[in-house]
Amino acid sequence: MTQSLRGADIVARSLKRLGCTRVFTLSGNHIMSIFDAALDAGLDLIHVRHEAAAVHMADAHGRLTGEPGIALVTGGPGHANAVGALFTALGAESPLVLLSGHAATWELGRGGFQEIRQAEMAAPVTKAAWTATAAATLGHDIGEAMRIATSGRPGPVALSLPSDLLDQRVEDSSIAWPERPARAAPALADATADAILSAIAGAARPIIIAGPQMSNVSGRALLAKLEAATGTPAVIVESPRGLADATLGAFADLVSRADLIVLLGKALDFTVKWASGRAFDPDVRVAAIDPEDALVERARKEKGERLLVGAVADARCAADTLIARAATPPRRKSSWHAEARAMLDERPAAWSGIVSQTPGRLHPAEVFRVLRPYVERDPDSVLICDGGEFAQWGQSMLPVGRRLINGVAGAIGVSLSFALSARMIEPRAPIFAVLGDGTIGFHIAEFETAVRRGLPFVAMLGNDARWNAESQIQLRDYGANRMHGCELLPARYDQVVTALGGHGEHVERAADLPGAIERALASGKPACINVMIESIAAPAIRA
Ligand SMILES: Cc1ncc(C[n+]2csc(CCOP(=O)(O)OP(=O)(O)O)c2C)c(N)n1
Ligand SMILES: [Mg+2]
Repeated sequence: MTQSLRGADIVARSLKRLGCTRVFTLSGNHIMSIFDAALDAGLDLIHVRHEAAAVHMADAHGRLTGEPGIALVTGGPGHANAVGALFTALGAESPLVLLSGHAATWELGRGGFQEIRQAEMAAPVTKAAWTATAAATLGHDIGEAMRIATSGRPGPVALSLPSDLLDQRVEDSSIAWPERPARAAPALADATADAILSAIAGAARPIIIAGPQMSNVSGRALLAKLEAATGTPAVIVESPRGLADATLGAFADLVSRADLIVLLGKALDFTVKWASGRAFDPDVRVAAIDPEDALVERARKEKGERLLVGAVADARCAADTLIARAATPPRRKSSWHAEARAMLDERPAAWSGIVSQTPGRLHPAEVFRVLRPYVERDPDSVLICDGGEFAQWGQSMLPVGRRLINGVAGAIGVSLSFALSARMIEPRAPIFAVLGDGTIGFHIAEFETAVRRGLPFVAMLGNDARWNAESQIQLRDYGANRMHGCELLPARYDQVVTALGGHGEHVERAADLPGAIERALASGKPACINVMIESIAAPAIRA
């Protein structure tokens, strides 16, 4: 009988077995055994400056690769710092596993060091959260966490690891190693697919709305195929601005005319205004395909008779089945499809000529007119949009191909972590993060992580010296003389980034922006272009 492995070795080797070699982490007493075990297991520890950043990085990894990202944090305060970031991953349907150290089992209930009920704390923002109970089954716990994160509607899972279990030695023969989970995705039955296709064929103005999990290169390609096969406009609703997401042009006007909405793995929630009320045709009918039974039931409760079909199925499998069974060529390639596409592509003609009215400041539209060709130049470019009004202009004016946004949770501050993680996946193409001056404050220290790890990207910072999104609410709801609590200094964030070892640019005139972008890209460093901008409300696009 040999007793060669610690619980920590089992954790590290299980991750390796399951194909995870990259771990986003921040050290702490409870997890130093895993840091030690990572040496022999060959894990790459990308250590960061705040636990939430580690979770955001794992989130971006999940969104870009479809494989769960791994974040590792210490117990108690490390876990507490990480939990807020799980909300973003949950809203974006992003697969990730948060591994948190935890007070030793023998300390529990006795006031142990940093003891807190971690699983309960993580439960509302995860698909599952639990605390390991034995060293021999730690591998099984890891496997189960990965399986849950990727099955059904993808999302975050939190597993807490008591420190004594990590230190405990286990006989080789009693270790339960995890297997790579076979992905069992519930299919859409042929008869149900046919019922949905005939509902689409019978509708005059149908729309397909997919959820955030489709928002990557493969998901967008699949959706384009579904749109072509059914002659039905297909969009992704992934923003808390919902129907008003500037990415979707005049979508709010389009959706108000729909007579059938097919939800493809898209929860019937606030983002689609529950397909009822003034924004919708009172007779609009709904078909709901969702991997979760509970969400199909929720749609049934919301819509009653107006729910034509409710089906439990994986969104991608369902799309494949619908494409395979759709009549070729699509029966309806009517004016509706062309009209819908025109409304989604709608951008006011005036945007191409907008210029700033304030000396020393650019209008957001000027910034994105200049940035657009740089994003488009390489099909593998990654674009990240984060934050308030400035980022909304970016979302409406820049291509969606390989794009990450905050997502349904609407939590700002993710972009620097996302950019850094994206660079670990995309070795070559440019990576642009678009964010506001308020937003950059959350995780500006991650520039140090990016410099230390040699991970270049370009942050396009719109600096209007305020939390403008909230300022706009004050202006609209309370009046110009009651705007307060949202001002910031016109700080030189570019100099902060330079001090951290990155590349900084400061821009006050549109003519200087192309040069700044060229120099930022050529620097080969993590870069911040601090562009002074006017405080402009997010665009609202009407047909
Ligand atoms: C974590 C979190 N805190 C607060 C908010 C509320 N919020 C949304 S946008 C915004 C302002 C963002 O300011 P900035 O980054 O400067 O962008 P701007 O709107 O000025 O372009 C705030 C505070 C949020 N969405 N998420
Ligand atoms: Mg701002």
